[in-house]
Amino acid sequence: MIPTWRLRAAFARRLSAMYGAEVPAYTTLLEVTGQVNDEAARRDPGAGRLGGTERVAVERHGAVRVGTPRELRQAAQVFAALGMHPVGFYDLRDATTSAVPVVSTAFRPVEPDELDRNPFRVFTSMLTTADRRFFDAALQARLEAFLDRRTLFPPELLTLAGRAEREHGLVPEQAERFLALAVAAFELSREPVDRAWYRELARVSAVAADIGGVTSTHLNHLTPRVLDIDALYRRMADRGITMIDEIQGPPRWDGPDVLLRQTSFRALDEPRTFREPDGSVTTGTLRVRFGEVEARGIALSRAGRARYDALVAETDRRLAGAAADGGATRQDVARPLWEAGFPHSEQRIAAGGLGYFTYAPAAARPRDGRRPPADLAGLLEHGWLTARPIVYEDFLPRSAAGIFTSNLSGQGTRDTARTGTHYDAHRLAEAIGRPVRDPFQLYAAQQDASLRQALDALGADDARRNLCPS
Ligand code: OOG
Ligand code: NI
Repeated sequence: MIPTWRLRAAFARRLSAMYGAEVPAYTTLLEVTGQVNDEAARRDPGAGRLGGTERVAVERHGAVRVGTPRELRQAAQVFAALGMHPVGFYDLRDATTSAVPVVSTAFRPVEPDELDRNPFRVFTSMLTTADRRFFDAALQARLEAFLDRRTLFPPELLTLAGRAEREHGLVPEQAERFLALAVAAFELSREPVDRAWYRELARVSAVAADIGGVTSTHLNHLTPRVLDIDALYRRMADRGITMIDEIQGPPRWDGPDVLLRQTSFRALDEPRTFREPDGSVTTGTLRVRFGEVEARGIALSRAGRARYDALVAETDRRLAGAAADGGATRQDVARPLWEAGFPHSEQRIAAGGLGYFTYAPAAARPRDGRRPPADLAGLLEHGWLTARPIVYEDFLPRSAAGIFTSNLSGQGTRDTARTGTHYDAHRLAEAIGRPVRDPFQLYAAQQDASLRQALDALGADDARRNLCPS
């Protein structure tokens, strides 16, 4: 039997090989990422603090886009076979002024030991075909009819996926078949694209055309993890690859890495075949795919995230002012705000309840009969507990919207006089037919379990009552 996590690791590996063959710049990105990671690991003894070198070397996230709840349920079945479950809800429709008519979740492992084995995740977006700001009733009907006719995931793949989920793995021959079919489902199709239909949708939204204008889905990008994203950004530019203007997320600064920093480049035009209105088949190009790379930091609590969001908002405000007198970059504006507005050490992030950590009794804790204090700051400061950061495993809506839009050739159109169809995590869960987990709860559960255990081991009863009230 090949267990779930080995299926997941093999899937990520094969997807990476497939994408490298399809998008050569991705191979360059992997090379540079590998060099930068090796250098960072040699230079910085703390490089493994947010995930060991083996994990980071194979760590990827993918992005895929589907059209309907049925397709999303089927994608969820394929991912469930790989031990990847929907986490988080992202509504990108309002995150940008461009037309991005999708709602999204990320399929990923949820258990800490599964994440350690292989953290592969896929950001998965579904078209909101009923949203009147983008699609009128006639276009919605034609779009849904088109989507209902296509098959993204063949029945054999779904049957094998169901079995893999139930039995927590597959025997080798079936595993081989499952992996081959699963990877093929995300390959770029050679099927001719209906030019008129694609163009009609592209007028509304390039994202809608990419999803609903073709008869299959494809991997939009596959993102490796890098330990020093600033070095990577410079080195890719040296190789002649034009990156987007900035690194998204927190600035480079003196304090610890938190959340997620990402940057990307547009993939080149890819040859595709088209069916023209007169029935002839021609060749042309489409440019929809991406190269992206990311650095991951500490998962922030709701309070930490609120602090982050406030810093982003303040950066925006100052940047709007600075635009008038020309030239300051986002990083330049953000850095001093961070230096002044965010704790500079892991310990202070932990003590302030701004980030998630796992706790353990300190080896060198006081052994002179003193009682451990009842508060987290005291336990850390006086050497009773050690805190190890929990890696942020999720995404940021604003960066995600940025990825979508930096890839668009046109803004698309949106009828702002109309209201959008309502979506939230609950409605998305109904569409998927599986629960959508709250990322904050997952991190908190991991943190709380470790804290409870550590305090019990210390016999820190006061702290236990104070910090773990259940
Ligand atoms: C997904 C965009 C989101 C990220 O890294 O934030 C994403 C897409 O373009 O389909 O992948
Ligand atoms: Ni991405």
